[in-house]
Amino acid sequence: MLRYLLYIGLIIASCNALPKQERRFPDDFLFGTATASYQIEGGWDADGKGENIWDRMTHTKPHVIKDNSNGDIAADSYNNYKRDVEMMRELGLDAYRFSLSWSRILPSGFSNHINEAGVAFYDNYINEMIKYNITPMVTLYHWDLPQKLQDLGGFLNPLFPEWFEDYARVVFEKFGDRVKHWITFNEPREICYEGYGWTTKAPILNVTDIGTYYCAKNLVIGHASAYKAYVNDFKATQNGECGITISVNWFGPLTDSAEDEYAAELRRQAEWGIYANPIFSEDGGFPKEISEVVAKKSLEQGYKKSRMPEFTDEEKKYVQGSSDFFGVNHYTATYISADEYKTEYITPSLLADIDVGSYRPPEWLSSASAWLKLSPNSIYNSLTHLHNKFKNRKFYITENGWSTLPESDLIDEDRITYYRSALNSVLDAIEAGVDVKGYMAWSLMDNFEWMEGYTERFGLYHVNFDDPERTRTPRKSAFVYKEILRTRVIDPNYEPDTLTMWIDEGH
Ligand code: PNW
Repeated sequence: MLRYLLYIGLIIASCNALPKQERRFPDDFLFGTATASYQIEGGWDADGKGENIWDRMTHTKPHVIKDNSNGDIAADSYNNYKRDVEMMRELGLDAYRFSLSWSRILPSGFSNHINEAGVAFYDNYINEMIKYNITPMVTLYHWDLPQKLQDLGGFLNPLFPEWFEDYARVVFEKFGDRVKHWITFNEPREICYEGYGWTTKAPILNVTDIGTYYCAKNLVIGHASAYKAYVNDFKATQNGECGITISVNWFGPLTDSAEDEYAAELRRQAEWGIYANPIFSEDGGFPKEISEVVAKKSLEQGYKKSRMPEFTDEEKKYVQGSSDFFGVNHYTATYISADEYKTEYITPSLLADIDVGSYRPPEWLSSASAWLKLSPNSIYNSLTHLHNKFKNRKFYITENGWSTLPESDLIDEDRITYYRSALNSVLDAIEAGVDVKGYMAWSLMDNFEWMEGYTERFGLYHVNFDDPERTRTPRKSAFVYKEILRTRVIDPNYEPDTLTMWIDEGH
């Protein structure tokens, strides 16, 4: 007995003597950065590019942008693409996520006329990445709809899914020999809720009662059409994957009461469930709880039928399962309450439909963006929730990042704190069994931050927008990110010994 206890004691002692296992990202984990066409490219009318909804809105209503600016030149990646790829090499990126401008490739939106100069720009960009072993991850649509399609109703036209499929086929055909990771849409919520149901993204339609819901249905059907085109006609020869990116911030209950839990569930459905459920769930279509709420309120408000459309059984089947992965853009979190912290909402609207209160602890670290605070564990909470709800999907974090003010200097300690916290949360999710395949930091460089213009900066690289060359300079966070990528470990104490970038061998 004594000997037995001694053995156990020895085993425990030797376990303690072992160095604690370091938390590492897997070697095949794809580390990258992300950008979007309108935010970085410029060249708004260069070489045959057509007008899109951001060109039209910023040119005709400049006052809707905080600093009256636009993306006419932006970071001028149209002319600086080699420097962009050099920065990717400096950081040692495995992958780079960027988007294609629909109207640069198809100036009117339709596939009868292909703008070869636009195709050549993306060929050059992609070839330059491939040359240095950087995996392109390509978003087909990051908010810059060809204006002509908007004139026809955009996402509210029932023909939208066909237009999108035609565009997708051109893109798969042209670039699919080199691009193996496709994302159809970036953030349906921002497209539909902000652009159609509200006024915080182009085309600022402000159709608060039905805009979001009808856009959502056409968008997911368009997504499914592009996905099926890829699977049926390209996948066998091109061997890639195709998915969608949805913004999933964390919305947890303020207390553990059943009322708060229901309120949080309603808010999650309003934020991302109406886009994710039709694609990833087993029941298909819009989520049940929010559908019931909108149907009931619509009738009370005198509408003949629910303001939220339904999916027919055929449509449900068409859309279900139409994604090889779930792309998650994650930034922050909010607590949800059934009856506290409520505000007056315009009625009828999505927020009035769900009618819940929201709260964010004042002690959470604040960025330069009003909506963005450092919320501990929120990536873990989101990913484990999605993993359980939608049964073991494959995930990429396709965006995550932090904003600072334009005048703040290159020593961006808060951004470093944010990235370390977020990446630890990703490791927590991986350890909990979530299949996370990659992480893209938003953003490679400062860019046109939509309605905020150039007043909020998300870049690992600073961009000087007063300089015609649009000179790019790494912030301290760029060096910290580079070290995490190189070592696959988050060292909380790492300090770069220089702020001059270099390219490691092999890149
Ligand atoms: C994303 N939120 O949008 C976009 O995909 C990027 O183009 C954008 O520059 C970036 O985040 C930073 O804003 C978001 O309210 C907009 O939580 C709003 C939210 C999240 C992401």
